[in-house]
Amino acid sequence: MPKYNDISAFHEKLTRSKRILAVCGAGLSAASGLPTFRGAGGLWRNHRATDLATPTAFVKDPGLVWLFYAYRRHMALNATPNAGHFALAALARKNGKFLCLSQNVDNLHPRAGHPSEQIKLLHGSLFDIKCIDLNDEDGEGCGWIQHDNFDDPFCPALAAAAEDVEPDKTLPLLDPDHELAKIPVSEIPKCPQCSNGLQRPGVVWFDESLDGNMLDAIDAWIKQDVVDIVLVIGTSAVVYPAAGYAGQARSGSTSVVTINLEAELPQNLAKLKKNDFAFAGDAAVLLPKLLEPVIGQPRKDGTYCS
Ligand code: BJW
Repeated sequence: MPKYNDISAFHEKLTRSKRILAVCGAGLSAASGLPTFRGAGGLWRNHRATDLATPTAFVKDPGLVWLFYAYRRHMALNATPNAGHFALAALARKNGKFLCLSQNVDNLHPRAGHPSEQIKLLHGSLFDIKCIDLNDEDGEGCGWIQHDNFDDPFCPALAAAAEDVEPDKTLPLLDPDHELAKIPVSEIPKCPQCSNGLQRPGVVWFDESLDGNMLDAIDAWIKQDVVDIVLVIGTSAVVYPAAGYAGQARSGSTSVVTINLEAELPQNLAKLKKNDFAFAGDAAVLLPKLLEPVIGQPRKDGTYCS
């Protein structure tokens, strides 16, 4: 029985594998300089990031939640995909039976050249904008959605989120002691289709449903045949439905492979089953090494030959 972190044994399994599923989270983009949700870095102006990612928070103070998202749009636009994103994109190009499910909304997978038909963006995108009706009990909007809106700042009222600051200084927006002027709802752009709703980020907040067609397509893909490998990359795996996919895809011969800074914590090792692997470290360092038998070595700029 190989050890859980035996790279040669994993390479052997990989070269024998056809159907591969990946479930990615914020840790994958950490090496690109984007903060994760939980643990260190999960606070924004003393607010827990997960408390701002809710419809209730938006209804209470759309300006504050928009500032949080406008800042994350600015950060993501100024970040670049890392070696982990490039390795996954290369795996997708080499293996048409690889499907990547990502909880990340930062647009770094598409920017790394990941084929769009081989990725499902479970929680939407920071660069999609949709309608929300604050007067509707469920916050449902009229259905208007705009893709690929890269405006930075998103609107004049959110200019503070797009300010650049010298490397050793703190952006006033991020300093909880720096008081923020409340942004009135009237300064958030209205929905251009219905004029009743406001424009909001096209991401999936807690208690909101993920896209039904996307969920059906994922279920169908998993049911189609045995999944040989599930890569669980840089996620705390606490948010559903994403957290359930490794279990759903598991059969007797499946290897679930955890790639996470915390993969070797005793409580995580205790959950490993026969055939599973766990590699502790930065996903941007580990993924190119783990996938090398299939994707080869990167070029100098980090990308791969297709
Ligand atoms: C590194 C690293 C490095 C660091 N290298 N690693 C079943 C059971 C129980 C509850 C539910 C259930 N089904 C649904 C629910 C309710 C809820 C839920 O799951 N709640 C849980 C908290 C229990 N789910 C929902 O509400 C979902 N909707 C839904 O299911 O609708 C139907 C329904 C509704 C209600 C009830 C029942 C059914 C929607 C979930 C939407 C989540 N949205 C957010 C915000 C998205 C927008 C935005 O980006 O702002 O998604 S919350 C936040 O968490 C974000 C993330 O995608 C998500 C997951 O976080 P992630 O990516 O795992 O990040 P972290 O920070 O948690 O972890 C980072 C990891 O990386 C750590 O492990 C580090 O160690 C590691 N790491 N650096 C490798 N360099």
